[in-house]
Amino acid sequence: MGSRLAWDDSVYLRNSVQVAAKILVVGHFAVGKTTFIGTLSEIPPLRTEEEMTQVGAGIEAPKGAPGKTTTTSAMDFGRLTLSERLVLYLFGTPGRRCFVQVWEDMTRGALGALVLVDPQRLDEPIPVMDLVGHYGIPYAIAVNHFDGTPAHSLDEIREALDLLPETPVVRCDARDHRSSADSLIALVRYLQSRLQ
Ligand SMILES: Nc1nc2c(ncn2[C@@H]2O[C@H](COP(=O)(O)OP(=O)(O)O)[C@@H](O)[C@H]2O)c(=O)[nH]1
Ligand SMILES: [Mg+2]
Repeated sequence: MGSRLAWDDSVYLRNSVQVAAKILVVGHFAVGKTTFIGTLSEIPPLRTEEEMTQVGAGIEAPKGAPGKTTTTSAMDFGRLTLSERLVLYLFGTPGRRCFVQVWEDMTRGALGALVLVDPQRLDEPIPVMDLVGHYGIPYAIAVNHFDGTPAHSLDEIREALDLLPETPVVRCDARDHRSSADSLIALVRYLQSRLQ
């Protein structure tokens, strides 16, 4: 049989998959959302990166990413088969206020959200957490590891973000597959625990 028709497990869903969950990957500008979904997705991730305008660059370029000249203009999308039975559809959403309409659409049917946090910019996730809370979406916090960032303990981060005791807080490196997958597993376990 020609190779065109060969089954490609990395593109097509496995027959064993029984549950598909929509998960949001959210966070402020340059926290690593696009990187995270690109690291994990088993299909070529959909990206909507655009060059920032000078106006946007001036307003948005944060301390943590002075060289970043692109921004996600609509969303990132990827897919991760987490187990034989479970597949996650990952939607990366810009955390900027001007994307309220995107949030309206994106949150529909979402089971949970992973909020990426840069430990050097602990005030910036608050509006994003407020938005997720506004839509009633349960979330976990993934503290993205940037080189040279001060090593806050997870308890200090929990306190700074004023989290509920049950909200999971994990460390991750958005460039690393294992680490990024583990943070999604922490979120999925949390979502499962809320169902019991
Ligand atoms: N050191 C380090 N750099 C990262 C990490 N995640 C993302 N980056 C870098 O941070 C910048 C912003 O990441 P990006 O994924 O575009 O952020 P987004 O705006 O949230 O989509 C890029 O230059 C990435 O290469 C990480 O875990 N560690
Ligand atoms: Mg992005």
